Amino acid sequence: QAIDNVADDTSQYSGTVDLVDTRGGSGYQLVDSTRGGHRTVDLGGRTSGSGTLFTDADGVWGDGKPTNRQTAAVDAAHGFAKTHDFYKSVLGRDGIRNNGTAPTSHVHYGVKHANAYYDDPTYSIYYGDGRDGKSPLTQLDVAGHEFSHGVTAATARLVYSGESGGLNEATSDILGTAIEFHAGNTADKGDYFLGEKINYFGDGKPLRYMDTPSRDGESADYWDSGTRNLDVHHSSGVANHFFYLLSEGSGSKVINGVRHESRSKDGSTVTGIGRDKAVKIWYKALTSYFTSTTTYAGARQGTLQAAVSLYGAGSAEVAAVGKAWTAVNVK
Ligand code: ASN
Ligand code: ZN
Repeated sequence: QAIDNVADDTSQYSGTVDLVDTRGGSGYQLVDSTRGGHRTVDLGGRTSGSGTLFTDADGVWGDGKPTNRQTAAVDAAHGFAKTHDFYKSVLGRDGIRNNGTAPTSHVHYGVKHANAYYDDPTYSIYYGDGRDGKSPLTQLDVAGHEFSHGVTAATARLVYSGESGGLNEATSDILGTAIEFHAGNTADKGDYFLGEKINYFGDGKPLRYMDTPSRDGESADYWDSGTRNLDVHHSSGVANHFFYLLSEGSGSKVINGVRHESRSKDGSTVTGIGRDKAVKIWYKALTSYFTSTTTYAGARQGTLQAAVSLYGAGSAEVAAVGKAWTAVNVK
């Protein structure tokens, strides 16, 4: 209840969590006054409108099951909170628009709708309930992905088609993944997969893999002249793979109990510099060097400039950025 510092709210994907709510009406409202007044609303199966603000008599939210309509709201509000906190404490950004404000999160978008969205004009995030109506797309890494579309819209404004579209999508996958690791939740441990707990396809597989993006059967591991023609969620593979290699290096590695495997195009060994440095380099490039029309060649240049700015010309970090791009055939 309000800021009670008790993990008494129950999510579907992150176990018990501690939401901040606000006293109002006859009980509590899902409004987080500590994070720009972020509101979580129930769209009730509609695909438009402002929805109904979640309220609760005792301020103990959700029960971990999708049959309770509050449960998706717990994941969405928790995902927003962890994402907002990551941007503020790690990257020094105060919300999507860096002005302390927050969007509204809408859950139960549509009926059995298998997608999630960020909409900039209405400053809104929308989450469907998944193909079976019981698998909301509210996992933390997806929440971080959608929030990050807002950050891209407020900064580089990468056009959502061609190579810039792939970089736009990869930005959201990279940040969503970094946020999942940073949250350090025992029920949702960090990994380089997107939406792995949602069971999006019904076969237990994640939406995307960053260690070897082609594991999904469609994404690109390495740049070529056809990359620009792929769907943006598949041309993103090249930058996702770059980020994995820069963070963790090439080869086989167990991370939080899960095997990850990555290979450079020419089979050369890449040594990682760690996720913390890699994400700071990507964010600096996004906010200082990328533009709406940045291509993969431009992303190589921009991240090299970012690494020079953060770690100095001639640093090991600059060399690692160059090596990781070469490993995904961006030269
Ligand atoms: N879930 C998708 C995404 O965030 C929605 C879209 O196609 N933009 O990429
Ligand atoms: Zn996206």
